[in-house]
Amino acid sequence: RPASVYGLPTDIGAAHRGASMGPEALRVARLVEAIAKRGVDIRDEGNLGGPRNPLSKPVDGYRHLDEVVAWNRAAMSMSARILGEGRMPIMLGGDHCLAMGSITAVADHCRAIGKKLRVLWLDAHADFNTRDITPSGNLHGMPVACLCGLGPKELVGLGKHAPALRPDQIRQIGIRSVDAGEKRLVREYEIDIYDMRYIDEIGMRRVMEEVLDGVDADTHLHVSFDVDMLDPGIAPGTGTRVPGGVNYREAQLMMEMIADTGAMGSLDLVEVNPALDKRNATAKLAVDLVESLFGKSTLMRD
Ligand code: DIR
Ligand code: MN
Ligand code: MN
Ligand code: MN
Repeated sequence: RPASVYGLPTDIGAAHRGASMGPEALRVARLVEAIAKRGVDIRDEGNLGGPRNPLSKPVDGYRHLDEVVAWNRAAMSMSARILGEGRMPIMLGGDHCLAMGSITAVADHCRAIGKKLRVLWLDAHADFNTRDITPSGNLHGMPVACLCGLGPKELVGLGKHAPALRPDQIRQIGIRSVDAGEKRLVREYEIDIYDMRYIDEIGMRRVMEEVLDGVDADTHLHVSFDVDMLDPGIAPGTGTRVPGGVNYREAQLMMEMIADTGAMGSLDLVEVNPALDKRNATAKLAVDLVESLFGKSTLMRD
């Protein structure tokens, strides 16, 4: 199906500056050309604007809440417009707080057309903090909680329906860093977490079979890909590196198995930080993996 990419050049929800350069890093790594080469009708809508990063301290448990709301409204409108055109929105972050906007648009869209929604959250982190338990105040550690109704009303109520998601619509893969209070909360909300130990024990093939179980022609798959899911040895260009991540082969298998479903309807590529990278390696790897998401596989490699 046709797709449209757009960039959100901000690090407003993150601890480190530099994810604001993610959209350009991905374009420099030839993301758009790579997707076009897969035979996809792809458009680049350019970048959206928004408030600058004031590098303030948290206020009432949130850093940059007003700015995060503004950027997410922009994300939501753009994703909604692209979905309305019958195209697949590909959001280039930016940090992961921006997935609140992109996913809220997708959730509204799926409700309107009566499609089932499943969100694959590929990440080292569960991103399920709240104001009361966050160790940092950074909103990129809270988007999943906000989407499930736990968070400030401006973010929980971004879309036409709040909360945007039910926990049973979410599958998290690659997780290996969950804060103390966050652990309690993901258990209470019964978030389906395929952590690194589970991947080690049963293998990525079976993990993805479980993650994709029940996905059918009536399912919209949203892939929210935080590049810190990947092992920092292959993906150093990101703000919160955690050792022991998904390796290259496992990542390729994930992407190819997602592609095989033919159900991917929207995608976020977030937390690429070229300021921390080595010669844009992380953006290049992300592009390599996106090619697989769009159906490239070994026997067709050129
Ligand atoms: C940590 C780091 N859990 C926090 N979070 C994220 O500050 O809430 N890093 N998402 O990417
Ligand atoms: Mn994340
Ligand atoms: Mn992360
Ligand atoms: Mn993050």
